Amino acid sequence: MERNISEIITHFSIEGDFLGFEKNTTGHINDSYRVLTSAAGHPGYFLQWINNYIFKDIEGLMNNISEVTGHLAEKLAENKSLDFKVLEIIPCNDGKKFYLDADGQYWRMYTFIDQMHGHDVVDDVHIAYEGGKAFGIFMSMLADLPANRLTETIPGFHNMAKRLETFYKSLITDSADRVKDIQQEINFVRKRAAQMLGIPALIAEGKLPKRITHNDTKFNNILFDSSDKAVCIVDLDTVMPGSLLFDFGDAIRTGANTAAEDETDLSKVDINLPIYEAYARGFIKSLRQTLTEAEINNLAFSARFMTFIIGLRFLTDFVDGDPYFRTSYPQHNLDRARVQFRLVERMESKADKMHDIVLRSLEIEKAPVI
Ligand code: GN1
Ligand code: MG
Repeated sequence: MERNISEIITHFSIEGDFLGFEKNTTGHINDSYRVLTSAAGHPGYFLQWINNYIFKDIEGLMNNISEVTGHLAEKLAENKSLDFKVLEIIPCNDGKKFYLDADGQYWRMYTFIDQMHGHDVVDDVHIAYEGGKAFGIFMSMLADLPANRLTETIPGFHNMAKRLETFYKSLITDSADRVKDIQQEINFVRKRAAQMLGIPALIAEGKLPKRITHNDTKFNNILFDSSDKAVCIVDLDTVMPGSLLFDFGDAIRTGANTAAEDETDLSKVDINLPIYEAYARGFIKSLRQTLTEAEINNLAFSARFMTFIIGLRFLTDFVDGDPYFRTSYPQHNLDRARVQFRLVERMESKADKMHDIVLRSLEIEKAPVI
């Protein structure tokens, strides 16, 4: 859809005059633009079209982001030694946190975070360790923000029972006539479905604590500075009450896969154990005071859980004719699902090693600093 960016930004309270914009191509959901203005020394702005098909409650979503960024900003002001940055919402001229245009489309704006970069596939243990630490710090800084201040903007986002039910319904409807192409994948899902319901059961029984979590901890949602220190967590659309396991698992799914999320040569897909270990150590270091026994026992499995659930969502979207995730070609969601399922298999074969690494990391990171 062609959008009149120069007109849209007039509704936000920005410094300087509009000079131009560049479209950012990452992410499967929203559309993002870097907007440049004439304000001297200003990094510009990050304007986003928010996908209302996916995010039905934009008011709740922006309120969640505002609560979280406000809380983080307070924490950072109190603790200057933490060299961390937080997204800054730019309000509209009327004070609102989002702009609803005449076509019913939703927009929001942040200050652009300049001179930072992300990592898609990670092959450096230092970067993995930094990333783990950063997501751990993010979660620990949010530990005292009361969870009832946030809305569950996508109900059941990582609810496995619900995702499975939706998948089975889609198979029956078969609206895009694609079920015939995915018999192997259906068998893969059925074989593991029962095992995957273990984590939701622990959450329902109150054995896994609810925390404020990010819920979309793709490794490239961590921004690094020029010396590759992790300094900012972005993409806060799904900050909600959740389990710490979701955040650990999704970062491993993305950061510790030796291949891209949509790699077509499945022989390249594997879990990179040194990267996994480095991330686990960083994460555990930041959260060692808070981790419960049930979280520790399920940390390694959470990587499989999250890889399975995202694979299931890609597969469901393929069956439905791709209404959810942005795709570049007709098989794209199927390719993504196949990568996730191959990664689950690779993690199954290394399950014991992955759990041992968690225990070893705990030993190392829990040792008193001398
Ligand atoms: C979506 O916004 P983006 O592209 O980082 C999705 C995540 C998936 C991810 C898969 C709101 O994240 O849940 O893990 O794609 N976000 C939403 O790459 O559904
Ligand atoms: Mg996202």
